[in-house]
Amino acid sequence: MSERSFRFTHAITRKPAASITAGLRAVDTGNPDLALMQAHHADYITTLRDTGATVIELGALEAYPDSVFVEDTALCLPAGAVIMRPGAPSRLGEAAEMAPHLAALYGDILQIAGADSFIEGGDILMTETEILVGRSARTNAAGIAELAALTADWGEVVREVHTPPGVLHFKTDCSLLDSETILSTRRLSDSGCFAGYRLIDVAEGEEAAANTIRFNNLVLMPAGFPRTRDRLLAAGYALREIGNSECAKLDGGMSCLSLRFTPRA
Ligand code: CIR
Repeated sequence: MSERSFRFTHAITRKPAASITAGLRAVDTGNPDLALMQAHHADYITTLRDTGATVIELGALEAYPDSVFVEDTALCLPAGAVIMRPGAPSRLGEAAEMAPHLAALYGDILQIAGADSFIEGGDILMTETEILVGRSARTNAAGIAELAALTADWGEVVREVHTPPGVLHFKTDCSLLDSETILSTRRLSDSGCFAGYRLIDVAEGEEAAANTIRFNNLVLMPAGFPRTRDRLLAAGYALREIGNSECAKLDGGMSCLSLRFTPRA
């Protein structure tokens, strides 16, 4: 089986901007501390590099408070990259900022362009066999249909699923651990959307641990969720825990902080 969904040669990150204090959040639990976020971000990048990958660090964009969360701007597939159309109005311009960087790496890129189409990368989970896209407050049916149409020629199969109510993104509540295994909250997996996959539940009360990333040989998970950590260790994964207290104040986690890909040869 291929391992396209978790083996990558490259990642792109963007430095957090000082304007991060104006970042979007569902519930205000206080502003993130920029210095602590920078320290967590540096640890995250070092860990990605530890797997042997090349990490391209883009400069901070003060005009876009949420721009550290680069995942939402694009979907990187083996055959090419697709620039998203974020459903948060304050984030629309971030996608255009990412486009030239991916064009340089991939050659041609595609774009979600419909005026009524909205879709954010946080709602997209690529597996070995399909692309699951959760409808959410940020991602609508038109955006999902446009992604399906654009990527059909690449042989991709897009399946529309649902993000639980009140949850920001589909991947806020799940992540891929290997070719056949998904870590998920029960409130998401109870919908039945992962039939056919092996499932590991996050521990009850540790729902915020569901957003991890499998990146080459490592699983990066947010620090502070010992029962879920122990389940992943018992299942044999090589783990790194990364501080996420500041991104969590803005509903961000491990997947949001990077685009992970292997540029088309
Ligand atoms: C937002 O609300 O858009 C940001 N504060 C958090 C984005 C997190 N991104 C992600 O889960 N992919």
